[in-house]
Amino acid sequence: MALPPTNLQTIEAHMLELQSLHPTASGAFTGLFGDIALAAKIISREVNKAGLADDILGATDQENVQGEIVQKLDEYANDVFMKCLGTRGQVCIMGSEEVADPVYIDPGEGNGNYIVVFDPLDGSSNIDANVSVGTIFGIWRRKNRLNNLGMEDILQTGAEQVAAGYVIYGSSTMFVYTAGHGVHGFTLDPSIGEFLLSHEDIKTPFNGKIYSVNEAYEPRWTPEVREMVRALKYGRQTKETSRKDAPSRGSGMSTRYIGSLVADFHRNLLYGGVYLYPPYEGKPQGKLRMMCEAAPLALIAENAGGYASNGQQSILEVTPDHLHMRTPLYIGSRDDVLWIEKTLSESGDSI
Ligand code: AHM
Ligand code: MG
Repeated sequence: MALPPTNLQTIEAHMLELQSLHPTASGAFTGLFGDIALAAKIISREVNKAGLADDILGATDQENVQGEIVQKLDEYANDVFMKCLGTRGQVCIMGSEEVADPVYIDPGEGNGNYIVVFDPLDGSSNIDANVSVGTIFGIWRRKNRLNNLGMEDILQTGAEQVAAGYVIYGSSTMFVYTAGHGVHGFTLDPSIGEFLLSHEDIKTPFNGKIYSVNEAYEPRWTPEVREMVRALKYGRQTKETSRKDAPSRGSGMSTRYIGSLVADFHRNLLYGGVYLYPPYEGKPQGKLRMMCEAAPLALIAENAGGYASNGQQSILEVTPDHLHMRTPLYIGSRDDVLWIEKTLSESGDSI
């Protein structure tokens, strides 16, 4: 029987190593990551048997084998996150895509320093087709005392995040995070139930060959967005918006759109490329949420050498005006996103 390699590292071990760089750290942050990893493992287990539960084991229609009501997976994932984070004393406020208002943890539960905002199961409309889905989270530090917490503690910029990450439930389950010291990826080994370091210090290519956007909205885009996407597609063949600053891409980019943000972002992070969710008629701010989707992924993109913009400025600079604020999003390879931002700003497109 083969022995495991000596350099195996779990998320918690990796965080402890990080902690040693900050001698004053209390370990609460490492504990918080342990809680998030636990939630991710539980969600991963459910996602992986989603088809089974609904189609084979769900003979009682509404009840699972334990006799419990089968919840929709995104509600289930939300409950798991709330339970894993809300009862361990590290968190003082939680915000979820699934819940209208912020959830304040009773200070009696502990003296948590952190605010965690999450999308428990992004892309869940894809799940019945066995398409990858994900969890996204951002972590901020509270600004006020525990008995005086308010919206000022929640509505912080993306740049003020102390860490952010996502979990992708794909052909394997991966946990990717940054706490400001690079972007690191861990793959779940289901046989031992641990996330093990598999992608250390991920760097995204400066330019990519992939653009990811739902082009069905093209008739409802602004002329500026339409022209910008044409330039991505046709490269320098589109004379008016020729990409003089991208000489390697004479014939334009390829398109890949899964329609599951974490999966599209993850692929582009590794291979290079840009994900776009522009505003369109009927959705003037686009669809994606600043706090639980755009800001956490922006922190990861920037720490991997990429960039994220709302078309006018860095996503990380925007102060959200409410928990569920929506934002246009252009994110991925730095050169591509900067070009998009410059093109949209110069053409007068505004959000
Ligand atoms: P959700 O948070 O309700 O799952 O919506 C977000 C998802 C993203 O994962 C995906 O990129 C996008 O919605 C797809 O939207 P569309 O179908 O408009 O292209
Ligand atoms: Mg979402």
